Amino acid sequence: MNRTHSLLLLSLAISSTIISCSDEAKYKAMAEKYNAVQAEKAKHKAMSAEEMAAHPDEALHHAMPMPVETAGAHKIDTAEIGRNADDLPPPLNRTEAQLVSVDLYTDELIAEMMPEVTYQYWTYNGKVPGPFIRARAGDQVEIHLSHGKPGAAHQGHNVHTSAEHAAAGHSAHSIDLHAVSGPGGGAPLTQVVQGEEKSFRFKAMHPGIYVYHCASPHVPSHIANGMYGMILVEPSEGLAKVDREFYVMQGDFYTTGKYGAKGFQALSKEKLLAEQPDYFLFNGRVNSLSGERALKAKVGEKIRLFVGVGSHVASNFHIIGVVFDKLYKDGAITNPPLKDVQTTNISPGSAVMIEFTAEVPGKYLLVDHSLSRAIDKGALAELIIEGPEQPELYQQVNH
Ligand SMILES: [Cu+2]
Repeated sequence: MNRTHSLLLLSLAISSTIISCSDEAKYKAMAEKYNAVQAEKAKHKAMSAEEMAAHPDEALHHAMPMPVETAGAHKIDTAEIGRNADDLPPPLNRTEAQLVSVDLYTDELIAEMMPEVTYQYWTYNGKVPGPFIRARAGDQVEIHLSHGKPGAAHQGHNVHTSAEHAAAGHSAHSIDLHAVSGPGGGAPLTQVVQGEEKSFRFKAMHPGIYVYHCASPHVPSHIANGMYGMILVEPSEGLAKVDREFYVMQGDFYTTGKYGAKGFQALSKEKLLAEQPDYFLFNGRVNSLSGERALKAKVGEKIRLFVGVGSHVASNFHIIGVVFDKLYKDGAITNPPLKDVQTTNISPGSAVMIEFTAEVPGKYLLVDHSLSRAIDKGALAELIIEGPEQPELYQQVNH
């Protein structure tokens, strides 16, 4: 790290320290203001046209930019914050090293965490988790990181304006990829503020499945808000062929209200520091990977899951009704796998690769086996296996 970078990080660290004690109050005030305005708007909606005409609500309209979409009384910027589990690039199938170019942008979006519960997520490329990056051992990987969606007019943050954002001292974003060998994993080279873009290049030397995340002050807050994703460095010979691959990340979220409390929920820094999440979520929101968005496969197909933990609390990852044929712990995909595993611990900032064959049709649940997290705090996803019944493997017996 050169002197400029050291100074930059030092100044960021200092500004973070200065503002950290006021963050909680600021977030709370934001949530209160937002909910008050939404309540006022809902009241206006119920008014007659006459009453509406008589009501001086100009200030309200100026305070709140027009919504892109609405969900009940809560303004949201995107109808879907969760990344689909099958949203990842296909196997590389190449024998030569290449330059892999990755375009990332940061985007701060209000979205539903569950129906009638909204949250301002901080994201890479508008989804949680960020894009799945795929490279091969020996590749040069070039990361381009823009603060804000390139080419798009800045969408003002109705709650957390960019001015407030800057004043709060966390206007920068960055990326630290655990696949990088180099100081800060790229973070000192990619600190970007509003409108900036920075790039860096690294050689992917170690095959594995890795987490990446934002590393700008206050780092835990950026991560808690959703700024994480995964990068796979395939071994030079590639991975064994499978029929389906899925990308799942567990994240813990800390909200001012309890799980399910309606309205806009700000980040509770107090709960974050106490390590007391209200939500444990797969791919960004409650039921992000259920129903229409469930993981799907057919009997006999080989399934590969890349599962990581972006934020702060380790996962006890389990699929109810499935034994993992192969488990590559701690991202170590070139080591011999553990065989026939029921549940695996995934550390924060780590990932695993799991392989198994779909054997019996039906619905399976992905959970954190610390089960109150699954039943009461959101850590549930669905895997649907279709195909013929397999009575020799699984059947009801009536005596
Ligand atoms: Cu960030």
